[in-house]
Amino acid sequence: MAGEPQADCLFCKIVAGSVPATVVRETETTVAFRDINPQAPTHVLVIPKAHYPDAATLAARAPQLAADVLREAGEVATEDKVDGSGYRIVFNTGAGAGQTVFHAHAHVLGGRGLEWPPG
Ligand code: IU
Repeated sequence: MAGEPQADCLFCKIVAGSVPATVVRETETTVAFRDINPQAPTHVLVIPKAHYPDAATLAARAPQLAADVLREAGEVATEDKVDGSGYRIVFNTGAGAGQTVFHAHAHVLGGRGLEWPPG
């Protein structure tokens, strides 16, 4: 069923606490933690606690939860003090775009210059 924890999902395990993560924020519906392979001084992942495979599916099936993820991305940027200089919120969607973990997540990247277009 949509939103149910998946036994083989790494981010569901982080939500459950069975895989460690450096959590920076947690709400009733979301968790934010530092990426293990940071691509910028601030590189935090914001995930819904419920399992949806990607951001588009999350937005279609649980729009309030998608809004929670976006709001938390902004809160992370404020807490890490990258909101003034500018930051990027990225949702890789599909393997061809670099998605490797199929549990919806926002990358919050900041603290250095960010080029456009991205690679
Ligand atoms: P992607 O958009 O699906 O490629 O992002 C997955 C991210 O999850 C990637 O940046 C990894 O470095 C990150 N990650 C993590 O933070 N902790 C982990 O245990 C694993 C991956 I595996």
